[in-house]
Amino acid sequence: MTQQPVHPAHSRVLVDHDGVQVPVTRVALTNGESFDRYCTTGPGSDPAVGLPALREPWVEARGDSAAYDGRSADPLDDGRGAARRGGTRQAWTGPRRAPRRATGAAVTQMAYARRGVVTEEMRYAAAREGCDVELVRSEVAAGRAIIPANLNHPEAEPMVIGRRFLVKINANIGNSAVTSSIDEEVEKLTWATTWGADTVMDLSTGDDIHTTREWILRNSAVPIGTVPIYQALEKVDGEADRLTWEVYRDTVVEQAEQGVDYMTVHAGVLLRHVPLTVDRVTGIVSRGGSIMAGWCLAHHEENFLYTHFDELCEIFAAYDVAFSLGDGLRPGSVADANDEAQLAELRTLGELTLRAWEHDVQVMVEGPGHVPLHLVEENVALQQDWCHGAPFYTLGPLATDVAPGYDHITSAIGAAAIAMHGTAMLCYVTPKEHLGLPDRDDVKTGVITYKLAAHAADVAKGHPGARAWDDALSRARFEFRWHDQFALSLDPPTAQSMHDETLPAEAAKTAHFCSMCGPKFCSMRISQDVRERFREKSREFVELGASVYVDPSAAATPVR
Ligand code: IRN
Ligand code: FE2
Repeated sequence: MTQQPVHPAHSRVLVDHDGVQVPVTRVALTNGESFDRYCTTGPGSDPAVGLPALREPWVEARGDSAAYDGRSADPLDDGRGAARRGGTRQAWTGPRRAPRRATGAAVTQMAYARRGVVTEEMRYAAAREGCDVELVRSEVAAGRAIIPANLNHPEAEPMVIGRRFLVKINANIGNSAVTSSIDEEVEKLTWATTWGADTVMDLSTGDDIHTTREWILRNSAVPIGTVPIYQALEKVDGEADRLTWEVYRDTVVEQAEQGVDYMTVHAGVLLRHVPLTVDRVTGIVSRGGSIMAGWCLAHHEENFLYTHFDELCEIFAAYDVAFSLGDGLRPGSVADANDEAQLAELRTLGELTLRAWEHDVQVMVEGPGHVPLHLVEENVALQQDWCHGAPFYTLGPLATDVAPGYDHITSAIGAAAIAMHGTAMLCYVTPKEHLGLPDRDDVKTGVITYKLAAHAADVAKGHPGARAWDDALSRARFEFRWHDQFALSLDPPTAQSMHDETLPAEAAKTAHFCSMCGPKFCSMRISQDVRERFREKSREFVELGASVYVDPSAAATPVR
C-alpha cells in the first residue's frame, strides 16, 4: 500500500546525491517547474508485512554486530505475559529478524564519526539535508548532532538532528489504558509522517505495549522513540515503589532488541532536586519525572537511572540507542519557568551527557515545557553551555498558560522562538494538550503547526535553501497560480477547501483575485497593474533620454 499523497501534484521520487538515492516530495507546478521538499513519508507499507530493511546490508557489511537469540523472539512476551493474561492485540504477522547487537566495541554513529568513518547513514542523512557529509560526520563526532539509528530498526531512513541542520519535529502517539487499537496506532504513525513528522514517539501505556510497538517499528521509516519507564511501570502493575533497576534494564533491552532508536531517560531527577519543586505552582508535570521522584522519596534512595547510568550506556552502545535525557523537572507553567528545580536538573543532564559520550553513546537533551517568551533564549544558552552543545529537544514551550484548546498555538509561538535560538528538534503539542488523548485530526493539526514553527526558525536562522520554499509559494501567489499555491502549502487540502468555500469554479483557479478582497480591491492585482504601468513609464522616460527609472525586478525583460 503506497501512501496517498496529500495533493495530486505531489509525488515521492528518489533523487541522486553523489550516488546516494534519497526521497523527496516533488511538487509539480503548473508553470512547468517543480519544487522538491524534504520527505518523511517513507515508501509506504502493508501494515501486516512492514517496510523493506533499507539499512540491513549497511549494518551487516560493517561486521561489528551479530544476530542472537533475544527476548524479542516472542513478540507476545512483554515481560509479564500480557497476551496470556488475556491481552487482545494481534501478534506481529510480518517477517521476523533475530535481534542484533555489537560483538565488541560501540556500534554507534558517534563511535564511527569519532574514528573518522563515514557511514551510509551519514551519507543518507547528508543527502536529505543537501549538505556535505563531512558536516554531518563532524557534528555527530562532536556530539552536536545525532543520527538515531538502532541496528534493529533497519526500516528507518536515516536523518540527523542538530542545530546546524533543518529543525526537526517529533509527534507523540500511543494508546492509553482507555482508548485506541493497534490498527489505529499504525495509522496514526503513517498519518503523522504523511504531514511531516521527522520522528515519532510511541508513548503507549496499558496492555500489549510490546506488540503495539512491534507493529509501529516494522512500519516506520522514521526513528522511533519511547519512554521505557512507562512499560517498566506496567510490569510492576503501576506500583511505582516496586520499580527496580533490574525491571527497568530488562525493559530497555527488550525495546532495544525491537529497534527503538532513542529513549527518554529521566536520570536527572535526583533525590536532592525533589524538594526544590514543592513551592512550584504546578509541581512536577512530567509523567516520568513524577514516577522517579515518587520512587526516590519512597525509598529515600538516589534515582536508579542515575546510579546505573553507566550500565545503561553500555546497553545503548551495543544497539546504538540514543539518549533523550528527560526533563523530569520541566516547568508546567510560566510561573515555574527557569526555576532552580529545572536548572538543577539541567546541570545534572550536562554531567550525564559527558558520561554517555565516554561510551560513544549519542545524546540529545530534553527541555521545557512552559516558558514565557522573554525567558526562552536563556533556556537555549544554558542548555548549550551546560550540556556541551548536545542537541536540544524541547516540548513547545508554551509561551502562556491561558489557552487550553489552543495549546498547539501557544506552544508553537514558543517553539518557533526556541528553535530560532538553536533548538534542534521540537516535540509537538496538539490542541488536546492538557485536555485529552489526541485523535487523528489533532495529530494532523499538531504536526502542521510544528512544521510551520520549525520552518519559520529555519528561515530566521538563514538555513541554506530554507527560504526557497517561501519564495516558490509567494511567486505562485503573486502570479495567481492558485493550484500551485495549494500544492506548495503545508496543508494543501485545507488551503484549497478554504479557497473553494467561496470560489469553487475551476475558472477561479487562475482568477486574479479571491473572495477575501474581491476583484477590485485585490492588492496583488493592483500591484501587478502598478508594476506594468511603471514599466511603461520607464520606457517613456528612456525614450526621453532619462535613465532614472530602473526597475530591478524587470531585469529579465530589458527596456528597449
Ligand atoms: C520533549 C521534551 N521534553 C519532554 N519531551 C517529551 O515528553 C518526551 O520526548 C516524551 O515524548 C514526553 C515525555 O513525557 P514525560 O514522561 O516527561 O511527561
Ligand atoms: Fe503543560
